[in-house]
Amino acid sequence: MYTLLYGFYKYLTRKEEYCVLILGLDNAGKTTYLEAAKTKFTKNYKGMNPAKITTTVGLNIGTITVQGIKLNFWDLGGQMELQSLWDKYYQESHAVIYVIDSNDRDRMEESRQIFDKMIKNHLLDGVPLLILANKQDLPDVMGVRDIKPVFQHSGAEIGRRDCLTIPISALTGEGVDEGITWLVHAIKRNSLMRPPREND
Ligand code: G3D
Ligand code: MG
Repeated sequence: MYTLLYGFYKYLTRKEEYCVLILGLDNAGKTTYLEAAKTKFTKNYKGMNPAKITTTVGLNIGTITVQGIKLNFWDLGGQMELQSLWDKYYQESHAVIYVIDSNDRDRMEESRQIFDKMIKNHLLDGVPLLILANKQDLPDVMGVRDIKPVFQHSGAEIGRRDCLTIPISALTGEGVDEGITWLVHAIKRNSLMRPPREND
């Protein structure tokens, strides 16, 4: 009887689990964004002092629970030598967040190139894509209207998937909720193609 009840309890409290990759050039603000998402969606989470965030070597992991589902974020290092590791994670991911430093006009082309390479990979076919034009708190940055055409170039590869580009500031938290809420809907819509992992 206990086993039966325990099994039922487990069934009721189980959580669907999804994996979200956070990609982009080094210094785009990926780790700051992950901290902002954890702060917004985790009760009593104070967040890390942005000054304490250092360059990610390898992998940073964070988990939040939104609308009854668990999102595991993998913040992968963006430096050139780490980019080659990204595709090892594609098959297991349910969504991609691509972070752009809107203040770095010099590296926009470099960012576009690695974005193109990523989006062309068939292991990511159909996977929802959230593009974040980050650092909008700074003056004279490129807006979504300037950034979108740069990445529109990859329109064909973006193809048949949910895709949203929004302005955010990982530092102030502006736009963080909106993006995550959209992402959860997109992941659920795509869950027949990429089913969640069941976990308790
Ligand atoms: P990464 O993980 O993509 O490599 P980080 O990037 O999160 O480490 O951020 C790189 C730098 O950009 C950090 O500054 C961080 O504070 C800053 N940054 C991230 N997001 C924002 C933002 O929305 N607005 C502003 N103004 N700055 C941001 P430092 O000086 O520590 O290198
Ligand atoms: Mg980092």
